[in-house]
Amino acid sequence: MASDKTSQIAIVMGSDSDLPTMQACIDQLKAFGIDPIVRVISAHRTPDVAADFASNAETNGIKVIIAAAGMAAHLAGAMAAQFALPVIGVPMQASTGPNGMDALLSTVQMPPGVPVATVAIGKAGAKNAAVLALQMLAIADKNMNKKIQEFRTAQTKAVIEKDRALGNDKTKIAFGG
Ligand code: RP5
Repeated sequence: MASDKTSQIAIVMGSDSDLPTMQACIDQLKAFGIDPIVRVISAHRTPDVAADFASNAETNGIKVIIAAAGMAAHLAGAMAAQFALPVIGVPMQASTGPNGMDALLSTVQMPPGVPVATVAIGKAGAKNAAVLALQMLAIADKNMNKKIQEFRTAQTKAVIEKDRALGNDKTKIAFGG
């Protein structure tokens, strides 16, 4: 069923079996105040829906599509074929096959001129897809840019705290200096 929901970011996934992994992406976007469009659309099982969604996405206000699929993972490429703004591909680790390597290669190996910005396999990639999409929005959105800077500062502080917890009490340590 189509929905009237709008968002600058859409997440499409090949199967609902991808949702537990992609929840990391949804959560990261929501932490930045972005409520994404989330759809199950398959390049192979619902190809007409895939083409319709991607070809109308820009008109519907979508600026970045994040596409997750496993196995012969053609969904991100199918989106990129019809959508001229950024597509980020997240390779999924399916229950069978070589631990997501099949999906990684299927996602990343796009022909020149139709890129898919491909992140790592699984949950780490799902989270990074969200951060990358937010960074893309931050190019033209000062408020988002500020949030990204704050996110990175907090991340840096968290690592320094972990280092301190191991007994290292310097904030700028270069090879014991
Ligand atoms: C892909 O095949 C999906 O993205 C999923 O990762 C994988 C398995 O799909 P299901 O059989 O769980 O629907 O199309």
